[in-house]
Amino acid sequence: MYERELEATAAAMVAKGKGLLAIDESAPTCKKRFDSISVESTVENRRAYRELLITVPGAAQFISGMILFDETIRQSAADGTPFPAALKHQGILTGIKVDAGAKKLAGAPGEKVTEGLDGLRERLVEYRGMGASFAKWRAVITIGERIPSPYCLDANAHALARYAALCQEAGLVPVVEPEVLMDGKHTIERCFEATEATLRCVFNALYLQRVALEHMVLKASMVISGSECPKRAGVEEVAKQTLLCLKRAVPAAVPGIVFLSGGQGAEEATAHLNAMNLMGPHPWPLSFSYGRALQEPALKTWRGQSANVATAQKALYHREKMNSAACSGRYTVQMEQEKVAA
Ligand code: 5MM
Repeated sequence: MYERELEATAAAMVAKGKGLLAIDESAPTCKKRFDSISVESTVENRRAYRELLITVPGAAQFISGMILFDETIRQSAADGTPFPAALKHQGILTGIKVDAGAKKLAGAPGEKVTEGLDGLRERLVEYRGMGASFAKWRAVITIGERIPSPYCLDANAHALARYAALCQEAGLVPVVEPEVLMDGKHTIERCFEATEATLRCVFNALYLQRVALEHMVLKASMVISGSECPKRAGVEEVAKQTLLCLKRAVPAAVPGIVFLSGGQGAEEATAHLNAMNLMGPHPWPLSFSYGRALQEPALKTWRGQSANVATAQKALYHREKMNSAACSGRYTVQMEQEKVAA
């Protein structure tokens, strides 16, 4: 019923030189981010911060869509414009996180399964009515001794596929996000194995549940060494291994792949995306859907002060521009100097 619209939305999300900005932190994650700048996580502070992120002048050159949290999609800018309308006015699509978070998986110590399927059909209809064009669901896969287990991969893939099928039924493009966490001492080889197993399981579940691959976007984690691995792989190796893994496990019918940053530094995440695009052409556009790697400099500049909003917006604009350049392999470290001039 919504085929044409889904196709157009997915294409717009991964249009040349554009990516997604993830600002869908749940209240506990937002509190963690605000704690790092000693700002209280109140409803109004969260609204003011999101307004800063949503209203960066000129962002639409680099950003195709923003992923909001339930609280945010119901909030408005200080002038009373609802956030989805403020995005639409700039030509940016509204996305919405619809999962209810990763919870302990029964019978699988150390592993999690993402919840949120109950009542999802009705919630999707409501979000579409509020102006959302796409949705996001994140599964969390941990690498550890003897994990991820096939049971955990299956449970998460099943939930991701059920979510994706419901989204397409409701006319929303599903962003399917199976995040293999960077936390731990594991090597890049272990990350490769876990990521390949995860993606194969997810695409099998999507097939079984009749999800149209042409009408979804994959949000992937990179194949990267664990954050505490004593010998971490360099930029070229991360790019090479990530591409090899994706080519093995992701069908070419998928209209685009956007990466999460997963705790990488802001410039590191840009460099990885750039290196991958330099190694093209690839079966899919490769772009970004970063949360922390886009927001971090702006968050640190803002510090809860309205006097810092304009400078914080410049910092975000700069990261958006750098990642847009990385979508076509045009990013260089020298370009980081532009921020000094901005
Ligand atoms: C922005 O953070 C998102 C929400 O996380 P919680 O549900 O844990 O609060 C998160 O899903 C995010 O969209 C992705 O992990 C990508 O963000 P990063 O920071 O990894 O690029």
